[in-house]
Amino acid sequence: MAEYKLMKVCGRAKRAEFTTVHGTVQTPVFMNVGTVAAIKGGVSTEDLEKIGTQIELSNTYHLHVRTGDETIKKLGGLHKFMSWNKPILTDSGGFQVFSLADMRKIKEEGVTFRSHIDGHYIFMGPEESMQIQSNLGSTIAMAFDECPSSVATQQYVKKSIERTTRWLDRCKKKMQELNMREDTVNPHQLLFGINQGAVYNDLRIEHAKMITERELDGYAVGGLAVGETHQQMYDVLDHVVPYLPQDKPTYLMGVGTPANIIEAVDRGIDFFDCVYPSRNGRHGHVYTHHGHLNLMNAQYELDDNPIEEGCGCPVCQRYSRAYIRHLLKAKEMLGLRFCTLHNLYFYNHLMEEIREAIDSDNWDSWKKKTLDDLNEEKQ
Ligand code: PRF
Ligand code: ZN
Repeated sequence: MAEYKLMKVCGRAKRAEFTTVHGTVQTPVFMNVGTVAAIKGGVSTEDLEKIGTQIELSNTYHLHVRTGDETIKKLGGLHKFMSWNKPILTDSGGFQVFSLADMRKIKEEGVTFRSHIDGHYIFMGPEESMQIQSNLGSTIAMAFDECPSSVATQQYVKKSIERTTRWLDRCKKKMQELNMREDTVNPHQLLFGINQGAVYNDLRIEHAKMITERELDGYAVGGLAVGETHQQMYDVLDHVVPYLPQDKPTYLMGVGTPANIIEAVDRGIDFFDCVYPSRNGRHGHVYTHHGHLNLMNAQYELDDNPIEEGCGCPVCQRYSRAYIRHLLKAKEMLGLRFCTLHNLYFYNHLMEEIREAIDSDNWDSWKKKTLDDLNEEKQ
């Protein structure tokens, strides 16, 4: 039901086309984060279409605790609910539980935690996560995993990846069952496995081999961008990506800055998601090809230029830095919306530039020049 067509390879960088029941995605791709079936900053699905978004990401945990996946199922599933007919990927909830909810307790069966909305106790294990994602009817469901802390001991992480592998088997079994049900929202729901292992390369590789044996629809690298340095993250990717199938999608979860994305594409990753463009937009931080600006700064008070000269986003066609700065200073919603829209366009467009560079055999020189221009702080 899904087809991954590898069209070009430059070193390890992949250029592919991923076809699902909800349409085709050109990779490398950035998934816009709509945690609660809404892109923060007042961005609508219509806006997403205008800025070239190919695929949206939502979260199992958030939709389960507010409004509820059963309600969304009754309303025809997430696509219909938010009026978005392109692919949607749902994260499994594991990571959000570890980072948001409190009083968690991890056992073989799953995790008990308290809702960050009203504090009530919730249990989520592989079966519950798959049931919720099935109710939402997303295109791609993520396996339920544990994301150990970046400073967890090797002994702990070994036990954790073994449990995450057992959870993966339970996810696969449950999804097969759910996809067969008559009333299922999306009977062709796909399952991606998640590689863990913190910064221990031998555990990463051991786990990559285990999940690859399970023959999934795609493979994510989780547990990165959780406190380790950029260099450590690149080092893990250098070691682990060669053990994931090249002819399947590879997804680096929750990463990252434009430079992080370029470095990860260079190491064989082709799906990304990150809250930076929307979160930074809400603080008046905007991206350009020459680094980012803080529009709250006084130097933009009389600046009649668009955020970035030559940017094709709807905001840069029409409004100046000075006007957006004024909106932000006046705490007008529109200021946040404009910054978020520009940033999301910037990320989606960056992916387009990446695809063009690989298509035209220009990857290495494009990469070097773009990284130099972006001028991001090195860690
Ligand atoms: N696991 C899951 N979701 C995630 C992560 C993970 O490790 C990360 C880590 N950067 C972001 N989102 N399920
Ligand atoms: Zn713009």
